[in-house]
Amino acid sequence: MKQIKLNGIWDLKARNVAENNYSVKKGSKFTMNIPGSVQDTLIEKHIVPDPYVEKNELETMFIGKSDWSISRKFNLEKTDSKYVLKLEKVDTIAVLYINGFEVKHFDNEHQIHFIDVTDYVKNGSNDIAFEFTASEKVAIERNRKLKYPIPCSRYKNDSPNRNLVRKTQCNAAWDWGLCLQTIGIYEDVVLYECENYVLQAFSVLPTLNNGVWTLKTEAFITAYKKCEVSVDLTVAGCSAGKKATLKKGENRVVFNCFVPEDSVEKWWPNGYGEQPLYKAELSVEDFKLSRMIGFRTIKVKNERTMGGKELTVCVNGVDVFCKGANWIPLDARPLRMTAKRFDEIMLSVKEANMNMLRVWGGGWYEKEEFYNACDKYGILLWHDLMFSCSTYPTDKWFLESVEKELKDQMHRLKSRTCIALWCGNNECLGALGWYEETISHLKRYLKDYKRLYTNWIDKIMKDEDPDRMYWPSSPCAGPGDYSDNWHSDGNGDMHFWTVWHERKDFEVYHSVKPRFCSEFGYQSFPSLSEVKSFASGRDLNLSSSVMEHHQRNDEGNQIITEMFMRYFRVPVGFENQLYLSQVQQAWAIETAVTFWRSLMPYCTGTLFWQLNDVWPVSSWSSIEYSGKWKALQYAAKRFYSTVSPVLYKEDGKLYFKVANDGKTEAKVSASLMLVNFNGQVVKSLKKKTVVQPLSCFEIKEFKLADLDCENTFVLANVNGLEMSLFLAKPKDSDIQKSGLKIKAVTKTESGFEVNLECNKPAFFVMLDAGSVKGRFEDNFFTLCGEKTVLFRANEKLTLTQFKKALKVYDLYSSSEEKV
Ligand code: BMA
Repeated sequence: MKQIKLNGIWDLKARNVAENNYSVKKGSKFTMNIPGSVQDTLIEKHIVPDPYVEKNELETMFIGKSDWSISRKFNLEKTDSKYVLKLEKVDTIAVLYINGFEVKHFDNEHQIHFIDVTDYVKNGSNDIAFEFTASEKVAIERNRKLKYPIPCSRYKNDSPNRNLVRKTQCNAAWDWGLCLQTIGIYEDVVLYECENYVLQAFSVLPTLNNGVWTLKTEAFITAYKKCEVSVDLTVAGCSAGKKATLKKGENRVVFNCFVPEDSVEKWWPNGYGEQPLYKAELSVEDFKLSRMIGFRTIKVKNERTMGGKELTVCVNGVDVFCKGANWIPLDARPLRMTAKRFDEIMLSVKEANMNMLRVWGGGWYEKEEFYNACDKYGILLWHDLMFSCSTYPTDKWFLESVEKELKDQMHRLKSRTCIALWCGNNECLGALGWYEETISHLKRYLKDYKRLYTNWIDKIMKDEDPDRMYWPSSPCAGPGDYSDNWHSDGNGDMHFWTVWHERKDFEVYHSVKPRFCSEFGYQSFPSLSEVKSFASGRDLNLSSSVMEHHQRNDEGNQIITEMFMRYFRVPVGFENQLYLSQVQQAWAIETAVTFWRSLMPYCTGTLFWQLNDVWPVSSWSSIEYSGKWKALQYAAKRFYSTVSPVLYKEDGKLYFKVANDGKTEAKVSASLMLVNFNGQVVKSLKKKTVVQPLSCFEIKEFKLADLDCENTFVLANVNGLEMSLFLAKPKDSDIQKSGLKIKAVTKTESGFEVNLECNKPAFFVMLDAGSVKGRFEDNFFTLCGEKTVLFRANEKLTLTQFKKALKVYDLYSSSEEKV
C-alpha cells in the first residue's frame, strides 16, 4: 500500500462571483493551500479584510455566496493497483473531476469518502479539480421546492435555510457567531495505491469481565474483489487477529482481543485519576492504522431514582458528577484550528477542574486533534449529533445522506475513550414549539421528528454503537418522551435559560432542581484587550455600531446593562463596564452551579453555556476567542473543585455546605467568617468533618434576619479554598474604598509574581495581563489584606513588558466617580 498526498498548493478560480467591493471577478485566479478554505486564502492574501475586525464580516460574505473551483496536477506512475481517493471535510456542495471526467458529487460535509478512481487516473500527469457551488444557493433552491415549510431558527445577518444543507450549521451565523459560509477541504487529500481493498477505519471497544478486558475489535474494509486477508490487532503487549474472506464491497471484520486487567492502568476522567493511553494498531496485511485508547468502562444510567429519572455517567463503576461547559467549534476559520490550540484550550478546561464538555449539535464532528486532547486530559464528552435549533427534512435523500454521515462518523469516533454518550440533536425537540408552522401543524412536524430521530437515527446508532447511550435530544426527559423538557427538572436533562432570556434574578436558578442541567448561560463582554482586537477609537463604547455588530443576541447588551442597575452601582467608563459584565456573568453561573452541586447525587451534572468563542464577540463564553480566561473561567476553577465550599441564600436562610464529587470520602476542615466592610471579623466558626463522595454536607445554616446583611459578607474556607458571598445586593452593601494596589511584581522561574494589597476588603478582584498569553494561578477573588498571585506566561516577555500590560480591577473602583 502506498499513500500519495495531494495536499499543498492548488489553483483557485472564481466561477461565479457575488457582488463585492474588491477586485474579485468571475475568472479571478489565486493559489490556495489544501487543506484550507477559500475564505482563509483570500483573508491571508489581503484580498479581503479580516472578518473578525470591525464590521468586515459584511465585506467577506460574498465569498460564501460565490462559486469557486480548485485544481492541481499530479504525477502518477500507474501500476495494476487500485487507486482510492480519501476525502474528509469537503465543505460542501462540490463536484470532483479527474482528467475532465465527472467522478463524484458531494453535498454533506460530515461524510467521509473513499472513492475508487482507478478508471479515471492515468500514467503521467493527471488533473484533479473540485467545482464548489455556494451552499446558500442550493439551500434557497431546495427551500423553493419544498412541499411544506421546514423552518429553522434565524439569527442576525444569517444565511437562510441552513437546515437544508448538511454543513456546519453555525457557519450560517448564530446568536454568538458571524456568518462565514466557508468553502474548502479541511483534511488531507490522500490517494491510496493499494491491492484489492482499503482499510477505512477500525474501532476497539473495551469491556471488563472477571479481571480481563475484552476489546471488541471491528475493521471496516472496502474490497474491490473477493479476497482472503489476515486482520491483526496489537495493543498493550497483547495481540489477536482473524483470517477473513472479504466480499466485494463493504466488510466489517469483528473479533475480540483479550488484555489482562492488571497489565494496564485504567483511564479516568479529570479529577478521578490518571489518563494512561495505549497504542492500538490494526493491520490488514500491509495496510495499517493506529489509534490511542484508554481502558475504562462507561455507562450512562437513566434509572428511576429519587422520584424521577436520573442521567448519571458512571466510569469504571464510579458515578461521576459531570462538570463543565458547552463546546462550539474552535474557530469560524477552519485553518486556524490547530493541534496546539486544541491542546491549549483543553488544558484550560482541565485546569478549571472540568471533566465534561458537551459537543453542541450546531457545530461539526470535530477534528482528531480535539478528541486527542480530550482523551489526554480526561475530558468526557456529551456528543450531540449535528442537528440544532431547527426542523429538518425527512425525504429519502436526506435520510440516506444522514445515514452515511453517521456510519462514517461512528466508525471514526466510536472507540474514542472520552465519548460518554451520543445525543440526537440540540433543542430540535424543543424547536417544535418555536415556529408558527410547527405550532399550527404540530402533528405533521412531530411525525417528521420521530421519523428522523426515533425511527431512523436511533436505529443507525443502535447498529453502529449499541453499547453507548443514545440520548434522544438535549434537552429531553428520555427515550420515548416527546414532552418539552426545557424547564422541567424532574427527569433527564434540562436547559435552563430563564435567568438570561427572561431577565430573571440570579436567585431564580434556585427555583429548579435539575437531574442534569446541560445548558444555562449568562453573557459578558470580552476584556478590553480582546475588544481592542476588533474595535478602536470612538468604537470603544458599548452602543457603538462595531460593539453592537460583535453582539449577536438581539437583547444581549440591554440584558447585561440592565443587570448593572439591578445588582450593582453603575460602572464608570467603558473599561469598568466590560469588567463588571464579567463579574455578573461569573456570579450568575456560580449561583447556579453551587446550588445545583448542593443537590448531589440527585443532580449529577452541570454544563454551562458556553466554553469558547469562534471569533471575538460578546457572548456567554468563559474563555475569550484569544484563549484568555474570563472571570467565569477563574470562578469555575473554584466552584468545580472536587471539594468546594457551597454558600447560598434561600428561604430567608444562609447555608454553608461542603460539596464533594470525588470518588472517595473527603476529610474537610471548614471555616466560615462573617466580616464587616472594614475587614473586622464579626463571627466565625470552624469545623472538621468527613464528606461522603458525590454528596454535599451541611456545616451550618443561619437565619438571615439574625445577620447584619448590609454591613457584612461571608468568607468560607474549605481545605484552603476560599469563596465569599454578599448577604445583600452589592449596591445596597456598605462597601468601603479598598485601597487595592499592586505592591510589587517580580519575575521568578515559574512566571511573574504579583503582590497585591488592600486596606479594606476588596471584591471581585480581577488581575488582567492584557493580550499577554498565559493565566493567573488564582484570580477573581475577594481580598482581605495581602496576597501573591502567580502569572504563568505562555510567551517570552520581560518584567517591564509584563508590568506595562498588568492591571487590576475591583468592585469599589469600578463605580468610583472621578468628578
Ligand atoms: C442554546 C444553544 C444555542 C444558543 C444558546 C444561546 O440553547 O443551544 O443554540 O447559542 O442557547 O442562546
